[in-house]
Amino acid sequence: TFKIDGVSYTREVFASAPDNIIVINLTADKPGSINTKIELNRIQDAKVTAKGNQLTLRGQIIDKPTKEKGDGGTHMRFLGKLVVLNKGGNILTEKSSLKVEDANEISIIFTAATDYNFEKLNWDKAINPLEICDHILDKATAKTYEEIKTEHIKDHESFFNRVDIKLTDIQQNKTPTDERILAIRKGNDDPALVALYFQYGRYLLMGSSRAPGILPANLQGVWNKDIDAPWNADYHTNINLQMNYWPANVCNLSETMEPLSNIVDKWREPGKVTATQMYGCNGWAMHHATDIFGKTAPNADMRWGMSPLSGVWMTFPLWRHYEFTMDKEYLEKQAYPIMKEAMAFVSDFLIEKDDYLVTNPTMSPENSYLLPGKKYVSQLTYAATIDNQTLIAHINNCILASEILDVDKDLRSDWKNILSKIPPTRIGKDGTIMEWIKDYKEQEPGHRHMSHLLGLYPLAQINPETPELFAAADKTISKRLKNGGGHTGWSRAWMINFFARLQDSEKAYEHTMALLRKSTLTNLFDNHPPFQIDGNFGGTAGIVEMLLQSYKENTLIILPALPKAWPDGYITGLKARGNYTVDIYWQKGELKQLTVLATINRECHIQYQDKTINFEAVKGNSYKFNHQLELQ
Ligand code: FUC
Repeated sequence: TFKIDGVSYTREVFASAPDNIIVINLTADKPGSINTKIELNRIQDAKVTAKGNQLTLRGQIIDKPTKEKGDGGTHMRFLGKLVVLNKGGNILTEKSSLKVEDANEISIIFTAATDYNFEKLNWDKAINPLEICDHILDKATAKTYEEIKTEHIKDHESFFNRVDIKLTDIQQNKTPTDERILAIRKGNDDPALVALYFQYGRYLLMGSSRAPGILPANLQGVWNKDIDAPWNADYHTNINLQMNYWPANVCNLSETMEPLSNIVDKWREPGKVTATQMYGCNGWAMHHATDIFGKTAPNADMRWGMSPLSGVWMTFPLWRHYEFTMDKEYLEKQAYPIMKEAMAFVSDFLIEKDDYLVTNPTMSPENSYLLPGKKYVSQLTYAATIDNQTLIAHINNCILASEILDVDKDLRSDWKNILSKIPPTRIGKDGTIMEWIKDYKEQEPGHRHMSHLLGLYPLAQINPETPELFAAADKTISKRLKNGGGHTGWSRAWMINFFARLQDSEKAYEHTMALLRKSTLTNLFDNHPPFQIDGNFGGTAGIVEMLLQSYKENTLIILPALPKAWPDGYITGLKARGNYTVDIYWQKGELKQLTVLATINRECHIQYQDKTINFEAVKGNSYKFNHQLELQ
């Protein structure tokens, strides 16, 4: 809102998922005060025309000619269209803009479409973006602004309000967010800002990965502002895309998984071509980066591209979705076929070496090592630790899934045999987890990737029940940090999750604040730099991981890393593996009350500090516990 010459103006802007539009509504408290000019523009490849109360931007991607490819040619078509609805006054059509004169109120309704066809993972001349836009706009303009807004709010709240969080008793801070970020950069603590950041992460995921039939959140979510975006606003599958979905289930937004499941399923087709033609293997494979056109062969040179188990890694969010939702139909129809074919690739791809079955060639994502006695650095290797951890998790997941679905008994015994030959995670001379199969020296000891700790988070092979590895993981992180690690937003966000799993509440808190202080822009977007959304999602997941964990079978671990800075608070509506809904209240740094809602019959363990209780959870029942885990 703002005031000019005694008139108060109000602007409301929102993106509505149910209507698939962006709406800008302008009102004033004095009739006839809205005078404005409306344009659509794009710096290249598009033209704008005006007609009546509408503006249409039509365009087509034109590739620049290159020496190698010659005339770049034309590619995807796109179209943006807006309609202006006015109360009072006039709309004048100019060449490529609209002029609004003396209106009481106007609503600008915008939508856009391309001729991208998800089924084909390609653009498709048969799709007409204009028809799509007209259909959307006809439906939306048949409603009043108030109706559109009410439906939008209702839809938004149905997702957003599932989870509530409070990390302090201090009243909600009314200072603008950008000023609060600047204040914490100067050393201020602001628990309410952490709570806001957490909810903002949920909001971003809802806004970039929700409706059916759309693409999953890319490196910028959907908020890319550039024609030539950093890393092409694509999908990096050697940590970044996986991190985008860390909060999806636990933050009670399991619907956001749908676009991801669907695209992984689609990548399987080109992934089969890559597996056969590149490696002579069955199954499907992809490498460290891909896009909406389904690139699965190595995307860049060997220094980045040689991550042949990225497809296997991409099945983890799908398996996790099953673990959280317990949706057997999803497991059977969507997740398991993809997992099983990734396993077919694994079975063929592994080679024998020193009595082990190992990946080769491969790398530890983006890091290099120094070969003893040699001056140059190497990246290609065999049996990188991340691969071994990935294989152990994946084979176990496949075995479990096939047992749950009661299928593939014969395959299961092959898989068990392979599992028994995967090299274990090892500890090196300096007491840290070895990143490679041999105890090489890292070229960059503070490297942003911490791939050899995949087994600590998001996997859980390294946990308090493996005390040596657990201690070594701690040392590994210290070494990375001492050498400048955690310097990108996503890398810092991963630190929060690591320390939460290490149950080191103060370090988890320290890195939460470092994420906000050093790697967050004043609009709360994560800063790699530049803006990259994975740190937002990883940070949101990390905050939950401090308050609730469920990696251990049938076990809810309550407040595993509650820091001193959040003595009083609550978090409600979280989800845990086993499809429990969990509300946690705490006071003076101790659990006050816990509520667990069960959706299936299942044995349930609850662990808080040194105490664990067991009970048989019954579908539909809600269980309330006091600070000593006594049932109320
Ligand atoms: C990975 C990371 C980079 C960046 C890019 C999009 O390759 O190593 O830091 O996040 O993805």
